Amino acid sequence: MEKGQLVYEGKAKKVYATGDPELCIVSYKDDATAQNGLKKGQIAGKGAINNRMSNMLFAMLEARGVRTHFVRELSDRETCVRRVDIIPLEVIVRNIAAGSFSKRFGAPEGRPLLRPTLEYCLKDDALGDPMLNDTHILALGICGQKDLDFIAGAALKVNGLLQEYMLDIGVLLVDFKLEFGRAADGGILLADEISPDTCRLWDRETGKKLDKDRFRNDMGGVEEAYQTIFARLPAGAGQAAGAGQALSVAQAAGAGQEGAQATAQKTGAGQAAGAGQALSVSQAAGAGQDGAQATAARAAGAGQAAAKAAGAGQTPSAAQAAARAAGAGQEAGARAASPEPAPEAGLASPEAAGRR
Ligand code: AIR
Ligand code: ASP
Repeated sequence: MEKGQLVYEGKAKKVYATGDPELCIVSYKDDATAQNGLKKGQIAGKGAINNRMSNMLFAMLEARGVRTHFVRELSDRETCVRRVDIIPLEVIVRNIAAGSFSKRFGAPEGRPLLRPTLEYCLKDDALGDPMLNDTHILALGICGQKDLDFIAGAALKVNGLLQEYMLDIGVLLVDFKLEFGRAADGGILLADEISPDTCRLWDRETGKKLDKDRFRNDMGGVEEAYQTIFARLPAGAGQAAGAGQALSVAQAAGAGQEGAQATAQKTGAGQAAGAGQALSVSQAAGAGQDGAQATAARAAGAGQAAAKAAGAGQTPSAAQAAARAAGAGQEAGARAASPEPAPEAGLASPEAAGRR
Protein backbone atom coordinates (compact mmCIF):
# COMPACT_ATOMS: atom_id res chain seq x y z
CA MET A 1 0.00 0.00 0.00
CA GLU A 2 1.41 3.34 -1.08
CA LYS A 3 2.01 6.06 1.49
CA GLY A 4 0.91 9.47 0.21
CA GLN A 5 1.06 12.94 1.72
CA LEU A 6 1.30 13.56 5.43
CA VAL A 7 -2.20 14.75 6.35
CA TYR A 8 -1.83 15.10 10.12
CA GLU A 9 0.89 14.87 12.70
CA GLY A 10 -0.06 14.39 16.35
CA LYS A 11 2.10 13.97 19.42
CA ALA A 12 2.44 10.20 19.07
CA LYS A 13 1.35 9.42 15.51
CA LYS A 14 1.49 10.61 11.92
CA VAL A 15 -1.32 10.07 9.44
CA TYR A 16 -0.72 9.72 5.69
CA ALA A 17 -3.09 9.75 2.74
CA THR A 18 -3.18 6.76 0.38
CA GLY A 19 -4.33 6.23 -3.20
CA ASP A 20 -7.78 5.42 -1.80
CA PRO A 21 -9.59 8.51 -0.44
CA GLU A 22 -11.32 6.37 2.19
CA LEU A 23 -8.12 4.91 3.63
CA CYS A 24 -5.16 6.35 5.54
CA ILE A 25 -1.94 5.01 6.97
CA VAL A 26 -1.22 5.67 10.63
CA SER A 27 2.44 5.60 11.66
CA TYR A 28 3.19 5.28 15.39
CA LYS A 29 6.16 7.21 16.85
CA ASP A 30 8.25 6.56 19.96
CA ASP A 31 7.68 10.20 20.98
CA ALA A 32 5.91 10.78 24.27
CA THR A 33 4.53 13.96 25.76
CA ALA A 34 2.79 14.80 29.00
CA GLN A 35 1.38 17.83 30.76
CA ASN A 36 -0.25 18.94 27.57
CA GLY A 37 2.96 18.75 25.56
CA LEU A 38 5.15 20.54 28.13
CA LYS A 39 7.08 17.40 29.01
CA LYS A 40 8.67 15.70 26.02
CA GLY A 41 10.59 12.49 25.64
CA GLN A 42 10.93 9.18 23.86
CA ILE A 43 9.93 5.71 24.94
CA ALA A 44 12.03 3.24 22.95
CA GLY A 45 9.89 0.67 21.15
CA LYS A 46 6.60 2.29 22.17
CA GLY A 47 5.45 2.95 18.60
CA ALA A 48 5.57 -0.70 17.62
CA ILE A 49 3.93 -1.86 20.86
CA ASN A 50 1.12 0.69 20.69
CA ASN A 51 0.49 -0.10 17.04
CA ARG A 52 0.26 -3.83 17.51
CA MET A 53 -1.62 -3.66 20.80
CA SER A 54 -4.19 -1.22 19.39
CA ASN A 55 -4.73 -3.38 16.33
CA MET A 56 -5.27 -6.49 18.39
CA LEU A 57 -7.74 -4.74 20.64
CA PHE A 58 -9.57 -3.08 17.74
CA ALA A 59 -9.92 -6.46 16.04
CA MET A 60 -11.19 -8.02 19.28
CA LEU A 61 -13.73 -5.19 19.65
CA GLU A 62 -14.83 -5.47 16.00
CA ALA A 63 -15.48 -9.17 16.54
CA ARG A 64 -17.82 -8.11 19.36
CA GLY A 65 -19.79 -5.57 17.39
CA VAL A 66 -17.87 -2.33 17.98
CA ARG A 67 -17.08 -0.60 14.68
CA THR A 68 -13.52 0.71 14.56
CA HIS A 69 -11.26 2.40 12.01
CA PHE A 70 -8.89 -0.59 11.92
CA VAL A 71 -8.38 -2.16 8.48
CA ARG A 72 -5.07 -4.04 8.56
CA GLU A 73 -1.61 -3.94 10.02
CA LEU A 74 1.05 -3.03 7.45
CA SER A 75 4.21 -3.29 9.55
CA ASP A 76 5.44 -3.00 13.13
CA ARG A 77 4.60 0.67 13.24
CA GLU A 78 2.16 1.23 10.40
CA THR A 79 -1.49 0.39 9.98
CA CYS A 80 -4.09 0.99 7.33
CA VAL A 81 -7.21 2.60 8.82
CA ARG A 82 -10.47 4.02 7.49
CA ARG A 83 -10.29 7.74 7.01
CA VAL A 84 -12.44 9.58 9.54
CA ASP A 85 -13.03 13.11 10.73
CA ILE A 86 -12.12 12.96 14.38
CA ILE A 87 -14.87 14.27 16.69
CA PRO A 88 -12.82 16.59 18.94
CA LEU A 89 -13.67 14.84 22.21
CA GLU A 90 -11.60 12.78 24.59
CA VAL A 91 -14.05 10.23 25.92
CA ILE A 92 -12.76 9.02 29.29
CA VAL A 93 -14.10 6.00 31.17
CA ARG A 94 -12.97 5.20 34.73
CA ASN A 95 -13.36 2.15 36.95
CA ILE A 96 -10.90 3.01 39.71
CA ALA A 97 -10.02 6.48 41.01
CA ALA A 98 -6.70 7.83 39.70
CA GLY A 99 -5.14 10.78 37.90
CA SER A 100 -7.19 13.92 37.47
CA PHE A 101 -10.26 12.24 39.02
CA SER A 102 -8.39 11.72 42.30
CA LYS A 103 -7.12 15.29 42.19
CA ARG A 104 -10.47 16.84 41.39
CA PHE A 105 -12.60 14.89 43.83
CA GLY A 106 -10.12 13.95 46.57
CA ALA A 107 -10.83 10.26 45.96
CA PRO A 108 -7.75 8.24 46.97
CA GLU A 109 -5.97 6.70 44.04
CA GLY A 110 -6.91 3.04 43.81
CA ARG A 111 -10.44 3.36 45.22
CA PRO A 112 -12.75 1.22 43.09
CA LEU A 113 -15.68 3.26 41.81
CA LEU A 114 -19.23 2.02 42.45
CA ARG A 115 -19.97 2.32 38.75
CA PRO A 116 -17.96 3.29 35.68
CA THR A 117 -17.83 7.02 35.08
CA LEU A 118 -17.92 8.72 31.71
CA GLU A 119 -16.47 12.14 31.07
CA TYR A 120 -15.67 14.26 28.06
CA CYS A 121 -12.81 16.68 27.41
CA LEU A 122 -12.55 19.01 24.46
CA LYS A 123 -9.59 17.98 22.32
CA ASP A 124 -7.85 21.34 22.25
CA ASP A 125 -4.26 21.63 23.45
CA ALA A 126 -4.31 25.43 23.47
CA LEU A 127 -7.19 25.34 25.95
CA GLY A 128 -5.67 22.48 27.96
CA ASP A 129 -8.36 19.94 26.95
CA PRO A 130 -11.07 21.31 29.28
CA MET A 131 -13.72 18.94 30.60
CA LEU A 132 -17.22 19.55 29.25
CA ASN A 133 -20.66 18.04 29.71
CA ASP A 134 -23.41 16.88 27.37
CA THR A 135 -25.09 20.26 27.20
CA HIS A 136 -21.79 21.98 26.32
CA ILE A 137 -21.18 19.45 23.55
CA LEU A 138 -24.66 20.01 22.09
CA ALA A 139 -24.50 23.81 22.55
CA LEU A 140 -21.15 23.99 20.77
CA GLY A 141 -22.41 21.72 17.98
CA ILE A 142 -19.56 19.25 18.47
CA CYS A 143 -22.05 16.49 17.72
CA GLY A 144 -25.78 15.90 18.07
CA GLN A 145 -27.71 14.06 20.79
CA LYS A 146 -28.04 10.87 18.76
CA ASP A 147 -24.32 10.73 18.11
CA LEU A 148 -23.52 11.50 21.73
CA ASP A 149 -25.81 8.70 22.89
CA PHE A 150 -24.07 6.37 20.47
CA ILE A 151 -20.62 7.44 21.68
CA ALA A 152 -21.56 7.02 25.35
CA GLY A 153 -23.02 3.57 24.70
CA ALA A 154 -20.00 2.48 22.66
CA ALA A 155 -17.54 3.77 25.29
CA LEU A 156 -19.25 1.81 28.08
CA LYS A 157 -19.46 -1.29 25.93
CA VAL A 158 -15.74 -0.99 25.14
CA ASN A 159 -15.12 -0.65 28.88
CA GLY A 160 -16.86 -3.93 29.66
CA LEU A 161 -15.02 -5.80 26.92
CA LEU A 162 -11.61 -4.32 27.68
CA GLN A 163 -11.98 -4.78 31.42
CA GLU A 164 -12.63 -8.46 30.95
CA TYR A 165 -9.83 -8.83 28.43
CA MET A 166 -7.35 -7.17 30.77
CA LEU A 167 -8.44 -9.15 33.83
CA ASP A 168 -7.69 -12.32 31.88
CA ILE A 169 -4.07 -11.19 31.46
CA GLY A 170 -3.79 -10.13 35.10
CA VAL A 171 -4.30 -6.42 34.54
CA LEU A 172 -6.74 -3.95 36.11
CA LEU A 173 -8.24 -1.48 33.67
CA VAL A 174 -8.20 1.64 35.83
CA ASP A 175 -9.29 4.16 33.20
CA PHE A 176 -8.80 5.02 29.54
CA LYS A 177 -9.46 7.57 26.84
CA LEU A 178 -11.15 6.92 23.51
CA GLU A 179 -11.61 9.02 20.41
CA PHE A 180 -14.30 8.56 17.79
CA GLY A 181 -14.45 9.70 14.18
CA ARG A 182 -17.01 10.07 11.43
CA ALA A 183 -16.45 7.98 8.30
CA ALA A 184 -17.42 9.00 4.77
CA ASP A 185 -20.69 7.05 5.09
CA GLY A 186 -21.62 9.07 8.18
CA GLY A 187 -21.06 6.18 10.57
CA ILE A 188 -19.17 6.78 13.80
CA LEU A 189 -16.11 4.60 14.28
CA LEU A 190 -13.85 4.07 17.25
CA ALA A 191 -10.50 5.58 16.17
CA ASP A 192 -7.14 6.71 17.59
CA GLU A 193 -5.45 4.01 19.70
CA ILE A 194 -5.85 1.81 22.77
CA SER A 195 -2.47 1.41 24.44
CA PRO A 196 -0.51 2.12 27.61
CA ASP A 197 -0.41 5.73 26.35
CA THR A 198 -4.17 6.00 26.63
CA CYS A 199 -5.08 3.53 29.41
CA ARG A 200 -4.08 3.21 33.05
CA LEU A 201 -3.18 -0.44 33.50
CA TRP A 202 -2.14 -1.89 36.85
CA ASP A 203 -0.85 -5.35 37.57
CA ARG A 204 -3.69 -7.14 39.31
CA GLU A 205 -1.48 -8.82 41.92
CA THR A 206 1.07 -6.15 42.78
CA GLY A 207 -0.71 -2.95 41.75
CA LYS A 208 2.38 -2.01 39.72
CA LYS A 209 1.70 0.64 37.08
CA LEU A 210 2.23 -0.66 33.58
CA ASP A 211 1.40 2.47 31.59
CA LYS A 212 2.40 5.99 30.65
CA ASP A 213 2.02 7.26 34.22
CA ARG A 214 5.57 5.95 34.71
CA PHE A 215 6.72 8.53 32.13
CA ARG A 216 4.35 11.27 33.31
CA ASN A 217 5.48 10.93 36.92
CA ASP A 218 9.19 10.10 36.33
CA MET A 219 8.84 6.71 37.95
CA GLY A 220 11.44 4.89 35.83
CA GLY A 221 10.96 1.48 34.21
CA VAL A 222 8.90 3.04 31.42
CA GLU A 223 10.03 0.82 28.52
CA GLU A 224 9.81 -2.28 30.73
CA ALA A 225 6.22 -1.45 31.63
CA TYR A 226 5.17 -1.27 27.96
CA GLN A 227 7.05 -4.51 27.28
CA THR A 228 5.41 -6.25 30.22
CA ILE A 229 1.94 -5.43 28.96
CA PHE A 230 2.80 -6.39 25.41
CA ALA A 231 4.32 -9.72 26.48
CA ARG A 232 1.01 -10.66 28.12
CA LEU A 233 -0.92 -10.16 24.88
CA PRO A 234 -1.23 -12.99 22.39
CA ALA A 235 0.72 -10.99 19.80
CA GLY A 236 3.55 -10.50 22.25
CA ALA A 237 3.64 -14.13 23.28
CA GLY A 238 5.84 -15.27 20.43
CA GLN A 239 3.61 -14.78 17.41
CA ALA A 240 4.91 -12.48 14.72
CA ALA A 241 1.74 -10.54 14.07
CA GLY A 242 2.69 -9.25 10.65
CA ALA A 243 0.24 -7.90 8.11
CA GLY A 244 -3.00 -9.80 8.13
CA GLN A 245 -2.20 -11.82 11.23
CA ALA A 246 -3.49 -9.27 13.67
CA LEU A 247 -7.07 -10.35 13.08
CA SER A 248 -6.55 -14.02 13.67
CA VAL A 249 -4.48 -13.30 16.74
CA ALA A 250 -7.23 -11.12 18.07
CA GLN A 251 -9.81 -13.71 17.23
CA ALA A 252 -7.85 -16.27 19.19
CA ALA A 253 -7.77 -13.76 22.02
CA GLY A 254 -11.52 -13.37 21.62
CA ALA A 255 -12.00 -17.09 22.00
CA GLY A 256 -10.09 -16.86 25.26
CA GLN A 257 -12.43 -14.18 26.40
CA GLU A 258 -15.49 -16.22 25.79
CA GLY A 259 -13.94 -18.86 27.98
CA ALA A 260 -13.51 -16.29 30.68
CA GLN A 261 -17.10 -15.20 30.37
CA ALA A 262 -18.27 -18.77 30.70
CA THR A 263 -16.11 -19.09 33.79
CA ALA A 264 -17.68 -15.98 35.26
CA GLN A 265 -21.12 -17.41 34.55
CA LYS A 266 -20.23 -20.67 36.21
CA THR A 267 -18.83 -19.06 39.30
CA GLY A 268 -22.11 -17.97 40.81
CA ALA A 269 -20.14 -17.71 44.01
CA GLY A 270 -17.91 -15.13 42.35
CA GLN A 271 -19.63 -12.16 43.93
CA ALA A 272 -19.62 -13.39 47.46
CA ALA A 273 -16.03 -14.46 46.96
CA GLY A 274 -15.17 -11.03 45.56
CA ALA A 275 -16.63 -9.21 48.52
CA GLY A 276 -15.20 -11.64 51.03
CA GLN A 277 -11.77 -11.48 49.52
CA ALA A 278 -11.73 -7.70 49.61
CA LEU A 279 -12.69 -7.65 53.26
CA SER A 280 -10.27 -10.29 54.42
CA VAL A 281 -7.50 -8.61 52.46
CA SER A 282 -8.27 -5.34 54.20
CA GLN A 283 -8.02 -7.06 57.57
CA ALA A 284 -4.63 -8.42 56.65
CA ALA A 285 -3.32 -5.08 55.48
CA GLY A 286 -1.18 -4.04 58.37
CA ALA A 287 2.00 -4.93 56.56
CA GLY A 288 3.10 -1.48 55.45
CA GLN A 289 3.02 0.51 52.25
CA ASP A 290 3.84 -2.24 49.74
CA GLY A 291 1.33 -4.56 51.26
CA ALA A 292 -1.28 -1.84 51.21
CA GLN A 293 -0.66 -0.99 47.58
CA ALA A 294 -0.98 -4.60 46.54
CA THR A 295 -4.04 -4.80 48.76
CA ALA A 296 -5.65 -1.86 47.04
CA ALA A 297 -5.05 -3.41 43.66
CA ARG A 298 -6.29 -6.80 44.74
CA ALA A 299 -9.35 -5.31 46.36
CA ALA A 300 -10.00 -3.44 43.16
CA GLY A 301 -9.55 -6.71 41.29
CA ALA A 302 -12.07 -8.36 43.52
CA GLY A 303 -14.51 -5.58 42.81
CA GLN A 304 -13.93 -5.84 39.09
CA ALA A 305 -14.24 -9.60 39.12
CA ALA A 306 -17.44 -9.30 41.09
CA ALA A 307 -18.78 -6.76 38.63
CA LYS A 308 -17.88 -9.16 35.84
CA ALA A 309 -19.76 -11.99 37.50
CA ALA A 310 -22.72 -9.68 37.92
CA GLY A 311 -22.50 -8.78 34.26
CA ALA A 312 -22.93 -12.47 33.55
CA GLY A 313 -26.46 -12.50 34.83
CA GLN A 314 -26.47 -11.53 38.47
CA THR A 315 -28.03 -8.55 40.17
CA PRO A 316 -26.35 -5.16 39.84
CA SER A 317 -26.95 -4.43 43.50
CA ALA A 318 -24.87 -7.44 44.47
CA ALA A 319 -22.07 -6.19 42.26
CA GLN A 320 -22.36 -2.77 43.82
CA ALA A 321 -22.19 -4.28 47.26
CA ALA A 322 -19.07 -6.14 46.21
CA ALA A 323 -17.57 -2.99 44.76
CA ARG A 324 -18.37 -1.14 47.97
CA ALA A 325 -16.75 -3.91 49.96
CA ALA A 326 -13.73 -3.66 47.69
CA GLY A 327 -13.72 0.08 48.26
CA ALA A 328 -13.80 -0.47 52.00
CA GLY A 329 -10.88 -2.85 51.66
CA GLN A 330 -8.92 -0.30 49.70
CA GLU A 331 -9.48 2.45 52.22
CA ALA A 332 -8.53 0.19 55.08
CA GLY A 333 -5.37 -0.65 53.14
CA ALA A 334 -4.56 3.01 52.58
CA ARG A 335 -5.12 3.80 56.25
CA ALA A 336 -2.95 0.92 57.34
CA ALA A 337 -0.16 2.14 55.06
CA SER A 338 0.23 5.55 56.58
CA PRO A 339 -0.49 7.55 59.69
CA GLU A 340 -2.30 10.07 57.46
CA PRO A 341 -6.05 9.79 57.03
CA ALA A 342 -7.17 7.71 54.06
CA PRO A 343 -7.59 10.41 51.39
CA GLU A 344 -4.14 11.90 51.98
CA ALA A 345 -2.59 8.47 52.17
CA GLY A 346 -3.98 7.72 48.73
CA LEU A 347 -2.86 10.98 47.19
CA ALA A 348 0.51 11.17 48.92
CA SER A 349 1.71 7.80 47.69
CA PRO A 350 4.73 8.04 45.39
CA GLU A 351 2.67 6.39 42.68
CA ALA A 352 0.00 9.06 43.08
CA ALA A 353 -1.98 10.88 40.48
CA GLY A 354 -0.26 13.01 37.91
CA ARG A 355 -1.76 15.39 35.42
CA ARG A 356 -1.73 14.47 31.80
N1 AIR B 1 -5.74 10.26 28.52
C1 AIR B 1 -6.35 11.43 28.56
N2 AIR B 1 -5.75 12.27 27.67
C2 AIR B 1 -4.78 11.64 27.09
C3 AIR B 1 -4.78 10.36 27.61
N3 AIR B 1 -3.96 9.41 27.26
C4 AIR B 1 -6.06 9.09 29.31
C5 AIR B 1 -5.04 8.77 30.39
C6 AIR B 1 -5.88 8.10 31.45
C7 AIR B 1 -7.27 8.70 31.28
O1 AIR B 1 -7.28 9.32 30.00
O2 AIR B 1 -4.07 7.90 29.85
O3 AIR B 1 -5.96 6.72 31.17
C8 AIR B 1 -7.64 9.72 32.34
O4 AIR B 1 -6.60 10.66 32.47
P1 AIR B 1 -6.63 11.80 33.61
O5 AIR B 1 -5.33 12.49 33.51
O6 AIR B 1 -7.81 12.68 33.28
O7 AIR B 1 -6.82 11.09 34.91
N1 ASP C 1 -2.44 15.13 27.12
C1 ASP C 1 -1.05 14.73 27.26
C2 ASP C 1 -0.12 15.61 26.45
O1 ASP C 1 -0.50 16.57 25.92
C3 ASP C 1 -0.89 13.32 26.82
C4 ASP C 1 -0.84 12.35 27.97
O2 ASP C 1 -0.46 12.66 29.08
O3 ASP C 1 -1.15 11.21 27.71
O4 ASP C 1 1.05 15.42 26.34
